[in-house]
Amino acid sequence: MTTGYLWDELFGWHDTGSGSLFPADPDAGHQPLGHHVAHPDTKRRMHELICVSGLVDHLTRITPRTATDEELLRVHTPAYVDRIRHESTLPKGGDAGDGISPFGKGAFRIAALGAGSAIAMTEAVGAGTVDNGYALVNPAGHHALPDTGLGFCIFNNVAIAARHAQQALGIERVAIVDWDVHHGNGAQAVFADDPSVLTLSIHQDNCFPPNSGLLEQRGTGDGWGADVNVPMPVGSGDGAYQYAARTVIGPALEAFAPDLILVASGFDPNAMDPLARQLVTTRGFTTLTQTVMQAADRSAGGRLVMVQEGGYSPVYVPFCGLATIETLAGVHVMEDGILPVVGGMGGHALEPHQQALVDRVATFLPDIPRRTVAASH
Ligand code: 3YP
Ligand code: ZN
Repeated sequence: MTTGYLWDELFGWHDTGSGSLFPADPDAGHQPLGHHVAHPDTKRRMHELICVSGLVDHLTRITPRTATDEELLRVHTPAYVDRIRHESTLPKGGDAGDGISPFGKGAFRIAALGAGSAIAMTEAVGAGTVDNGYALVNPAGHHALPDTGLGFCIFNNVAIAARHAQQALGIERVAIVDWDVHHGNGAQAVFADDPSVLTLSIHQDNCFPPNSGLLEQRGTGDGWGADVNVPMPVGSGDGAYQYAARTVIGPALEAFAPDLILVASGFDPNAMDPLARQLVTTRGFTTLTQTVMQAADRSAGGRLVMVQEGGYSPVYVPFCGLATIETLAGVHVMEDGILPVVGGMGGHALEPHQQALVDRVATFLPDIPRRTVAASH
């Protein structure tokens, strides 16, 4: 098994400003803070653990590249791409669109490198240079819509990679599995009426964006059934996520039979995250990873690309990333040093209300569009 890996020091230079979660504003009571909640140090620490643990010696480094305008425009509008490019030239930068997604001067270069890096990993997996891969990019992308950024996201890296897979690499059916604790609204919107892209998001029920990722959102037009939301109850732990993996994620991917699986890999369902209230540990992320790997083996020749999204605990995200990439690569180099703290907490066992939610989503599985005989190979 060869696993691709990608990180660029430039991702660690994404400037999230002097605010905390909101921009500093004394009149609103928002104090400045040295580390914004989405400060890139969390992801830089994940990269450094991957190096220090020795895992990097088992991985194949894939070279980052910048997305071209043509590639960005497969998802985003010209006006939006131009606005981000322009604000990136300003001495104090700008905002992706919602007033809580500040970026510094030069952010366009960083965000375009992130989108291009998601493409580069997809190309490496598509060409068979590596069997699967993890693109540790920053900033995240999964909230970004064609004409605006949102929730710390500028360009929708995963959606751009999916479009590239289809339009440049000739890959027909793409499944996007989003396990960031927040809803993957961007891909849901971009591919809503597209039956050739399955979007499956498992997230904390109504966490962010507001009223997004509801059970009832199942796609539109021809794409009806190819959008699956699993809004997990607040407080869900390893048992609930493992039950969802086995009852919904695995079977949904089996039904859809993609030629490529992209994962929007957020580690913010973790038990220590400041921006959500779930209880997932490395045990849960390992099961999720095994589930998508098995699905990729079934229909996609193992082709699986993970792209980094959120995750805000500088303490625990590095271990979550390590366990995920260890699983991808089929090696084990270091124990989860935090599991003694988070693994024994109450709440990991599947609870009836969590099972009921997952079972309800499972009733949608027969509506997932099947691969037709003509398209199979
Ligand atoms: C954006 C503002 C409050 C929650 C936050 C979510 C960012 C994120 O990790 N999205 O996946
Ligand atoms: Zn998130």
